[in-house]
Amino acid sequence: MPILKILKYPDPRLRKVAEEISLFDKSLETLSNDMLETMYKENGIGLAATQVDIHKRIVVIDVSEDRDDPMVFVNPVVTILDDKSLVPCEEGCLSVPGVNVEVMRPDKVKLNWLDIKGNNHEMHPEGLLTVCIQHEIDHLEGKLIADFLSPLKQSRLKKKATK
Ligand code: GNR
Ligand code: NI
Repeated sequence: MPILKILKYPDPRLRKVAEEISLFDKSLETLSNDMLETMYKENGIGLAATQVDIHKRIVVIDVSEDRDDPMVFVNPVVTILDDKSLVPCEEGCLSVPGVNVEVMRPDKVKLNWLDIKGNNHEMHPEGLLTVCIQHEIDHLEGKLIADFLSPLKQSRLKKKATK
């Protein structure tokens, strides 16, 4: 199965807003498998379709220690349950190589999504999954961890990335 090419900052295609998925066919399953394979090869804990230049609302995640718990989320939606409960995390991104950015994100959230067959699911994620799913949904909205840096650090990063 093919490894997909990951877009790198500051590629403008990373800024596209992804579209909701309504067709649950074989090609969606193929895409999720290719995304998982790409994520494992690049040693990431998550990957959004936007990062592989497919502008549909699907993400894959594996936050397990043994990298044996692949998860696929179609049309994921996070609802913040307590906007005062924020946790910091040093986030990295396969599309923004070479930087780690401390991001504060809500820690008490509800997650709704569809599986690859189109069935609805809901959970209250914990730990790294809470951070990662928000990082991936940011990708689907065209947002990157670079956006959390100060303007000065953003311009330095852009210069470095376009050299
Ligand atoms: O591999 C990744 N590690 C990571 C670490 C902290 C917070 C988020 C992430 S996601 C990232 C892979 C990636 O770029 N997903 O979009
Ligand atoms: Ni990322």
